Amino acid sequence: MSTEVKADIALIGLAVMGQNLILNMADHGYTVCAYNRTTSKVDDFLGNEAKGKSVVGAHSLAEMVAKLKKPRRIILLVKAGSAVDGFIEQLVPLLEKGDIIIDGGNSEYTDTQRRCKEMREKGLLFVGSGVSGGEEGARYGPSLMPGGHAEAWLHIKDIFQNIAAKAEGEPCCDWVGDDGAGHFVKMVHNGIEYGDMQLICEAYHVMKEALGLSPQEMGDIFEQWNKSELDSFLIEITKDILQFKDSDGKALVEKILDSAGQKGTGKWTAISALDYGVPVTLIGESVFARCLSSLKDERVQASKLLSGPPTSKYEGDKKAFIEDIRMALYASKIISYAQGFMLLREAASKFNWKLNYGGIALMWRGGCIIRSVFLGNIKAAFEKNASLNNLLLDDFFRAEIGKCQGSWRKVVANAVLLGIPTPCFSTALAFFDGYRSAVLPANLIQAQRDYFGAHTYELLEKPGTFVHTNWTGRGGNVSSSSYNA
Ligand code: 2AM
Repeated sequence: MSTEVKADIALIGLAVMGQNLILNMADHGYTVCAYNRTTSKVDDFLGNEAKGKSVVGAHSLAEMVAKLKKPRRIILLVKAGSAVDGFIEQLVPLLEKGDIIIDGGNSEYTDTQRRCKEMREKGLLFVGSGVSGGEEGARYGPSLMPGGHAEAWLHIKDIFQNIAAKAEGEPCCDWVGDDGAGHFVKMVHNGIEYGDMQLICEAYHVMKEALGLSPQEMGDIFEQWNKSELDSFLIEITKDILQFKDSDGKALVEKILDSAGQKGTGKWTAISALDYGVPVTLIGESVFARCLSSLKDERVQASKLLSGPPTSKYEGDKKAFIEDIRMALYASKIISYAQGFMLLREAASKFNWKLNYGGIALMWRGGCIIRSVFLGNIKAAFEKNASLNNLLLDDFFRAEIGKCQGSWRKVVANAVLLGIPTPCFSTALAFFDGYRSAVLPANLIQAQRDYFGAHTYELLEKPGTFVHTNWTGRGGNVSSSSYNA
């Protein structure tokens, strides 16, 4: 490339995601400068996948920076953690005020908050962007969730929105909010993904155990479900997986070890939920379900010693029960998203982010792993009422839950009676019943706390006034504010 033709943007990190994102940008008319720590990958990429495309390479960061238009835009797509900090450190002395570093990796939002602060002090702009959709998404349209220094948005908006997936004609990418908001939203996306996957697994488990259905039969059912309210990427791939035959003609899925791995973003969501005191129970259960699944050897041992109910077979109308399972899945999914948005709302209030909840639903509507028609309904709910407190209070979702409720209870009750674990269906229902309760038994907890630790309680009739009772007649009347038993 002659020195006067400058690249629109640079991308560091030529693993598959990075390469695909570059090709996607090139397809949309941008000239991209590619760089990688192991520079031989730059040459490989230029000589193969990027051949004939508007992609140039650099063999040093200084060369890369020199090839960029100003303000310089540099996307990092490298391993989260120290690799990101390492590149930032090397880039800072090479950049000028107003240049933009974009971290598109799976960084923890707290790291993004810290980097935003550090870059602000150096006069550089920093963006932490969630990127979802896997390799295919990166190549042909990911969901992009950028947050950080808002001044940067003006300079990256066109590129980001052009390369993003489109849903209902709109890009699945918009400015999320200040500092770590983009990565926080991505984290919650991943948590919701854990929940959605576990819910599908529970439907599969109940159909397999209680109804004795074959993978092929279940695949056909998921195919039908994908034409309903559940229409989504994850239901679609589940159909494909269940219908997939190994070379011996048997369903491959049944040969796969039932022990799930995880990279941690579901766990981070659950940890944030605990940190901020938001009952995101379904994602929490989905993380624990993976943990339990991974205790394979222990479970095999226990299965020989611990018995459940006499039968795990459902005796009623199979066809009707399949529809009940679909409804249970749908209702639980509504709860999961309601909980996810509760967490977003709490984080927004804690960090002073102005989140656009409808916009977030739209960003997840296409391109990413949790993409679904259902997210269109969520977007509509927040468009109708931007300050909607909880998704469950929206008219549409209230009616949907109402429609599903009987089936949902029937599935959970039967799963319990038949000894089939449905942690996420069950926790969703427990949450629903708790959320719709004007009175919960926490009065007794308060009494217990006051009994053993003199923590005081409030009376229903006098909220705001803290009293202590000498429950035993022994001990004193002094209350405690620091004793944490
Ligand atoms: P590499 O090809 O030189 O290993 C995904 O692993 C991407 O992150 C790759 O582009 C990889 O570069 C990069 N990466 C991983 N760890 C890194 C580190 N510590 N420093 C720089 N780049 C790293």
